[in-house]
Amino acid sequence: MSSEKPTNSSRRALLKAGAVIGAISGAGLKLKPAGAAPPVPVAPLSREVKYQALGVGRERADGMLKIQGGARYAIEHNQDNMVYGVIVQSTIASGTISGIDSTEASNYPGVLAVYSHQDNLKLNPAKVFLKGGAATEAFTPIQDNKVKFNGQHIAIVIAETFEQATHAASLVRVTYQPTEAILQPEDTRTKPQPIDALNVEWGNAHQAMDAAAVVVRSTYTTPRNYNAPIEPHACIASWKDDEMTVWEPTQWVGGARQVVSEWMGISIEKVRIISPFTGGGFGSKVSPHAHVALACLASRELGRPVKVSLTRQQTFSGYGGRPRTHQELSLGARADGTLVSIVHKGWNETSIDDVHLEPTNSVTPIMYACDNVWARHSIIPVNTVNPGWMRAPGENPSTFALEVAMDELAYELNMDPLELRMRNWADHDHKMKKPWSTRRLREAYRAGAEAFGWSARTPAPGSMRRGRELIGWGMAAGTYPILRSPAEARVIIYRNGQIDVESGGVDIGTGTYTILAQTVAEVLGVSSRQINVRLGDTSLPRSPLAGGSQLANVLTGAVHKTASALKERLITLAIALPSSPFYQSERSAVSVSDGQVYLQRRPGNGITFARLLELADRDFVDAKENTYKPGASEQDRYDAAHTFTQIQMPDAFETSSHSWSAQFVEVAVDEDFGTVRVKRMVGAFDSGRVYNPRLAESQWIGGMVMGLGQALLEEGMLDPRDGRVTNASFADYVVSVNADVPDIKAISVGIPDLQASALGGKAVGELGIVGVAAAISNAVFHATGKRVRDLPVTLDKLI
Ligand code: MCN
Ligand code: MOS
Repeated sequence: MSSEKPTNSSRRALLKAGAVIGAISGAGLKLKPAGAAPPVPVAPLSREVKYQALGVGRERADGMLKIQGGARYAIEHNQDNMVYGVIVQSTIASGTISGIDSTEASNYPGVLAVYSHQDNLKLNPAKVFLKGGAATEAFTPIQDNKVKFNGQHIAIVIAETFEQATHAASLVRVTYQPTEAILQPEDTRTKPQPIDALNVEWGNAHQAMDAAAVVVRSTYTTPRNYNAPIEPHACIASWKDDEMTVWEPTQWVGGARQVVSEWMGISIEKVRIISPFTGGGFGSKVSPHAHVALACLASRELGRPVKVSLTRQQTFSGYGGRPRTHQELSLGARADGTLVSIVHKGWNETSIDDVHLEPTNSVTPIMYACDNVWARHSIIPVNTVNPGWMRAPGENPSTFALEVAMDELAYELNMDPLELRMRNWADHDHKMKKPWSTRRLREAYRAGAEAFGWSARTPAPGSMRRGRELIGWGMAAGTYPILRSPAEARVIIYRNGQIDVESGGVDIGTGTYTILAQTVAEVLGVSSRQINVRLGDTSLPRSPLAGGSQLANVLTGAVHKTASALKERLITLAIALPSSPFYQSERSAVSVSDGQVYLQRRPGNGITFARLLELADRDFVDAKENTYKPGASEQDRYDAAHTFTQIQMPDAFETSSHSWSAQFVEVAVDEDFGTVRVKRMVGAFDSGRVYNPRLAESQWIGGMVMGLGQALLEEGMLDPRDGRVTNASFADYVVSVNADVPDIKAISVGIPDLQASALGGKAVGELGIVGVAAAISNAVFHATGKRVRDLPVTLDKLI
């Protein structure tokens, strides 16, 4: 990525001042109250601020490129001789294709080919992640005449222009022999499959429930949700000299490379994935989907680059969103609020012959202390596109049920919901029977409650009206686990002084470019604005996925190690080079900072990195490092970058590491119309050490906004006659927009957790959404006395 113009100096000065004050108050120094003017602190600029290094909320490194159109997304990499593919989707949910008549389409001007199952173009199914691969679904398009869901890709039309391909696609005539589809998990013909690996059980939960003084028992449901990234799914595939290059917006170039090589039956070295920018994915771009397979097939057949962009409508069945979930949850407690039993049974829908898991019982066993817990999860296959990951898969619905149930219990007990949560504080991980690494959830409760003004809440439903509006205050807790994977990195200093960082990891809008520059700045003592970061290409050092909110911790760790190795290399060069002023100096006497190598006792006499390279007559000096475990085989290294098998969950460590949060929400409900508006949101987050407060805040807020959409607006709908998604557009599948976004505040309460990650950070990306829907539903109960357990909370459920 090219370096951007410096921001104007006044703005920078302000930023610096802000960061200094932040650092002072963070260090616990008391600023004098107003009155006599306090002495102005003339603290020297901290190292972080000076170099805009980790810990400083500097602006996004790729911000200018994005604003000015310099950031080129996948399908903006137009190729010479490129053609366009438009996909034809099935219009039934189950059955067989009895005929495809593509005569008219083929004869249309500009059309080069219409490919369907009749052409016998072979694609191998890619290995799915649950079996140690990288794919989200085993489904491969146009391999046979079977239709398993409405909106399945059944043909692709290739033409010289996009318009020609679009029109020709409408001319393809398909006839079907439909069979009866199973569309909804409630259908009595479904065959639920218990997932025993997700069973949780200790104590005797059923017995303890029977004996409990107070019991709340309810059913909670969440509908199909869609990821809805601003950049729709679209790619360019180019087959040339027996090699496949794909410009694909992805969360993981290594996974995409693996999947494409499996589909095409070619060795991995023959596949290159390029993904410098991704316009959001929220889980849907972890692995490539069926349209990418079609683009690759067509390019190989025609020997020309092929661009395939799904229309927004097609994205609603081109990959799955969050599946429907259903949870029966019972909480048993003593009269003083102590939980004595949790019994939890849930399911999620999956496609008819692929497995997708949305574990509804992931949070229930760990959030609170409880001696008796029983939890089960099943999947129910239906005729749908295979569902996929969407921000906090599992934790999201699990927390919705648990945190609404806790609110119900609080009302049963006549107790403040916050107090009930404190009463059931889990001082260790009861599931793993391990201590937490850090758990600043109490701090999150306190900071969130204080910023929100929770103590002014009157508990009775309907007791806080404002004119015609019923005001409700609700809260919920949230969590997300720390995932860990190894990665590689390279840092290079060139003779002209340029410093580059290279990683195959991606920035999907999160801030990877920025925090990796800040990591090198911390180590080498150079402004992060002078460091170029190159990401998102399988030709760069290998990286795991931007998923499971792991990438920031994974890559800052790898880059820090690499930059430190490079620093040592610079010192070695400086003391070994006869022409260097530090020739034969004591190693410990030489330091690196301010873009210079210098003797600690004579800091003014340093030489720049560029000068050192010139003296050494070298074009560059670099370091390549990795964070593989000692003795990792080449297979392990390969797997870490191309499969899910090397990801470590909290249970692999001596302490259990999770991020934690507390969400507080104010809603206003119109008494007559039942319309719900969120007025204020406060989230307090324990994500450990925060690498860039501004970016982390933007992530947390982004999650809260997405949670608001989930709570009040988002619900995928199917036509009961044919299984078509009836609201497959942004006009009908409504996500939250600026007008829905209230006064939102995100507070960090984390402290560095060196057991969770190399540099002390914990997860950020998915944490912000967890618990939001529960807090909103709880606030609506407080406002109206109506308990909504089925998302979204729409007005029909309130009047
Ligand atoms: N960060 C930080 N301090 C930390 C950890 C993270 O300042 N201790 C900040 C950094 O700016 C970092 C960002 O938070 O770039 C996200 O870091 P992390 O939590 O490690 O998440 P990933 O980089 O692995 O990104 C994936 C994550 C997931 S899994 C989903 S889903 C999601 C999310 O990020 N999808 C997103 N946030 C998204 N944001 C955007 N804009 N688009 C998506 O598709
Ligand atoms: Mo995030 S749903 O783990 O990509």
